[in-house]
Amino acid sequence: MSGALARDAAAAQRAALVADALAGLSAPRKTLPCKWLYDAEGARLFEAITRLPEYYPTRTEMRILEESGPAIAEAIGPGAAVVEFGPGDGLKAVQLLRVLQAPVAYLPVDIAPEWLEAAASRVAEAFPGLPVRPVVADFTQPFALAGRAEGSTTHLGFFPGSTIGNFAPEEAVAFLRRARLSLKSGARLLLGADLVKDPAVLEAAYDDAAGVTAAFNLNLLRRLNREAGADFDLDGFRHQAVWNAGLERVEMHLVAQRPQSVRLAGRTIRFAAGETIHTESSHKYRPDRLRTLAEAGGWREAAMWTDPAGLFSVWLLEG
Ligand code: AVJ
Repeated sequence: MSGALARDAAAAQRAALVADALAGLSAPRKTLPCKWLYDAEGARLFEAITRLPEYYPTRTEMRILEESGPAIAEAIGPGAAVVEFGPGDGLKAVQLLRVLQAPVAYLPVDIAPEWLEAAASRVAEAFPGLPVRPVVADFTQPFALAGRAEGSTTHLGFFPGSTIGNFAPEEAVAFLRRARLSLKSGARLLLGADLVKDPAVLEAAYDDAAGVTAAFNLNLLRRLNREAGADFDLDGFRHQAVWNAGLERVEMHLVAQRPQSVRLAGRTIRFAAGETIHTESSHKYRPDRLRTLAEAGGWREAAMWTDPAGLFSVWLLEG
C-alpha cells in the first residue's frame, strides 16, 4: 500500500474504533467488539496464548488435522482451492495443504493486508509451486471471489480455530450463509468448532496462570488510550473469564476495580465498582447444536473428526 492509502486506511480504522467504543461503552451493559483485540500487540499476545499449556484449542485442532489428515484428504478429494477466512499466521493452512491431495490454490481472505502478507508468504514458502492469491475483504460482510481458482473442481472454505465461536448464534448462521454464497456452487467448508466441556478447563483456557490472556484483554484499553485518545487507568481494571452456562460460552470481561470516570472522544464514561466491559464471547458447541447451526446456514454435515479426549471438532460441510 502507498503511504497515503495506508494513512487513509489507518484514519478510517481509528474512526471506526472510536464509533464502536462510544456505542459499546454507552450501552447499559458495556461492551466492545472483540475484533479490536487484534492490533499488532494483540496479535502477538494471541500467538503467545496459542502456546499456553491451558489453551488447548490450537494444538488440539492441529493434531486433528494431522492425525485425521488422510481421512480428511479422502473426504475432500483432489483439486481443491482452499479459501481461508482469517488466516492468522498461516500455520493451519500449511498443515491442511500438507495433507490434502493435489490442492490447486490458496486464497487467504482478511480485512488486514499486512496479515494476509504473513499467511501468504508462509504458505508460498512451504509450497513453492502453489498459486497463492490473497483476497482483501471483510468476511463478516458479503464478498465476491473473482471466478473459480485455477482449474479447481470446487472451492474449499477453511475456517479453523473456532473463530466461528466469536459470533452470536444468529451471526454465525449469517456468516455460514454468506460463506456459501461467496464460495459458489458445489463448495465445501472445513470448520473448526470448540466443544462444550468441564467449565474449569474452559475458564483456565481463558484465564491462564501466566496472565497472558489477561494482558491480551487489557491491551484493548491500552489501544483505546493510544488510538481513540481515551484515558483508561489500566490498573483500574481486572481481566475476568466466566463460563456462561445458559448461553454455553466463555465470556471475557474487564472489571472496574473501583468507581471511575474515563474520557473518550470528548465524552465521559462512568463506571461503578464491579461494573464490566464485555470484550469477547467464545461459544462452545455440542455436536447437535453445531449441526443445527450449519443447517440453518444452508450446509449439511459430510463428516466430523475429533481428538481422543473430545475437546475439539473439525467438520466438513457441503452446500
Ligand atoms: C481466536 C477467537 C478462536 O475465542 O478462543 C483466545 C480468541 N480469546 N483467548 C478464542 C481468544 C482469548 C480465540 N479465537
